[in-house]
Parts: sequence; structure tokens; C-alpha cells
Amino acid sequence: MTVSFACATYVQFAVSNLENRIVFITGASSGIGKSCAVAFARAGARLILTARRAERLQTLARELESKYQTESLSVSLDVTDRDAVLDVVRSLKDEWGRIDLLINNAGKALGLDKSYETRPEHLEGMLETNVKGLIHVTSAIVPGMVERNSGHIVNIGSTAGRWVYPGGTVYCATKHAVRALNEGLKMDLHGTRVRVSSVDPGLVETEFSLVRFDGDEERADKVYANTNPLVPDDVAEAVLWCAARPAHVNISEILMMAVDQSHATLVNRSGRSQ
Ligand code: NDP
Ligand code: 8X3
Repeated sequence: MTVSFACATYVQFAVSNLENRIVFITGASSGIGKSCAVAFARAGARLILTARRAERLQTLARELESKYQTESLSVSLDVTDRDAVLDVVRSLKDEWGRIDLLINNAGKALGLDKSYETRPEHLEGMLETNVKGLIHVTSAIVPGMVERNSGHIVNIGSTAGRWVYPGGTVYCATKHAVRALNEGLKMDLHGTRVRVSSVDPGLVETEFSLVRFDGDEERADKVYANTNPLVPDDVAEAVLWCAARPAHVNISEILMMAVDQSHATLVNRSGRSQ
């Protein structure tokens, strides 16, 4: 459904109503995924919250219910497990199975090493989650969208999908793959009403660096020291904006960085102002 509202009495904006839409989010237990959950809950959507840490999802679901009366399902899901992904999607009952929006957000960087020195478990972790995991979830959900001739997939890419930086070769390769998958999926869906978008942020302060450095807080904090990075809500707002465009508009990609970041490694570290 599309509603219109007038702004300053002469401009008319059309927006899609997100109320009661079914939104499936991967990696909703933290950072950008969690902020997306809050943003869509505020817009009246119904949520399928997924990640491996189920307790976090349950806590989030309770908070969203009490604040916004959000209906949600919390589902423990490891996106690297293709069978588990298929089981979860197949088990969704009634209207929960009619997913309107998939936010492919689960992802990670592991280590900061030269490509040829990347530990095998880091290589596996990044490829399995960022690339294969995203494909598993997309492949499980998109056929239903095609059948209904309606739906939207928003992929969380990264500036790392456009530029490579020292130590980030493998992570950047996975995010370049996400960019290719985003572009290719739109072509695969050509002629349908299903939309495909990529939101590609630069530095966002989340648990991302804590995960990258295996829980080393001091090292993680340095990534965001003396600069003003994006916060997860900035990214969630961009995702929400893509989803709220009228049904005939497809936002292909959004590249967004903090004002303090001008390129992958060009970060102004003259101090925090916020
Ligand atoms: P966080 O570490 O805060 O969140 C990552 C989320 O991914 C968690 O909810 C985690 O949940 C989930 N996740 C990790 N592995 C799996 C898995 N195998 N199966 C299911 N869920 C998984 O980081 P961000 O919020 O920053 O990252 C979200 C996305 O944003 C990632 O794709 C990242 O590459 C991208 N990004 C991040 C940027 C940044 O600077 N932070 C910038 C650009 C893009 P759990 O551990 O509970 O499974
Ligand atoms: C995460 C942003 O620059 O740390 O995708 O790789 S960066």
C-alpha cells in the first residue's frame, strides 16, 4: 500500500506503509541488525528476529513488544547451516511465511592479516557467513517472493565491497562478493516486482571489531578512537528509507560513511565531538 503526504504544502512524497509487513532479519542480536529491528518495530512491522544467540533475541523481542507492541518471532539460526535455514523458512506458519522484506545483515570480519597468512578458520568463518550464509537465506526466501510477485531484499554490504584495505583482503573479497550478488540478484529477478537493495556503510561502531579481534576490547576500541564513526541507527535508517520507497522504486545501492571517513583508510582522528 502506498500513502502520500504533503510537505511544505507543495511537495508530495509517496511512501510505502510498513505496518504489519513481515521483516526477516539475520544477525538481529547486535549492532546494525538490532537497530534495524528497532527501526522496523517503530514503523509497525512484524519481525522474524534471527541470530545464533537466542537469549539476546528474546530480550530484544520483549523490549519491542512492551515499547511498540511489536509481534515477533525469535529464532536461533546459524546462517552457515543451509539445512537449518531451509527448516526455519519452511516452518513459518500462515502470514509469517509471507516475508515482505529480508535484511541480509549477518556478517563478520575475522583477523586483520595478509591474505596468504589468513588462518583457515578465519577464512572459513568469513566465506561461510558473509557469502554462503547470505546465499542460503536468500535462496530459501526469494522463491516465495517470486511466487507472490512481491518482496524486497536489502543486503548489508560495506565500503569493503568497493575498496580493499591492508589486512582486510579476505573480508573485502567477501563484501565484493555481496556486491556482485546484489547486482546479480536484481537481474535474476528482472520482470518481477521484487526489489533488491544494498546498503554499504563505512566504519560503524558495533561489536564488529570485538569479533574481528577475538574479544580484545582494547584493540577493538582503537578502531573507533578519536573519530566519529557511524552508529548502527544511521544504517538502520537507510534500510528503512529503502523499504519505504513506493513499490515502483528500487534503490540499488546506498554508500554511506561518517563525515570523518573519506575512503577506506582515510579517517580523521582529531577527536570525538559527540
Ligand atoms: P555485530 O558483530 O555487532 O553484529 C553481527 C551480527 O551477525 C550479530 O547479530 C551476530 O549474531 C550475527 N552473526 C554472525 N555470525 C552469524 C551466523 N553464522 N549466523 C547468524 N548470525 C550471525 O556487527 P555489525 O552490526 O557491525 O555487522 C552487521 C553487518 O554489517 C555485517 O554484515 C558487517 O559485515 C556489516 N558492516 C559492518 C560495518 C562496521 O563497521 N561495523 C561496516 C560495514 C558493514 P550472533 O553472534 O548472535 O549469531
Ligand atoms: C566494515 C567496515 O572498514 O572495517 O565493513 O571493513 S571496515
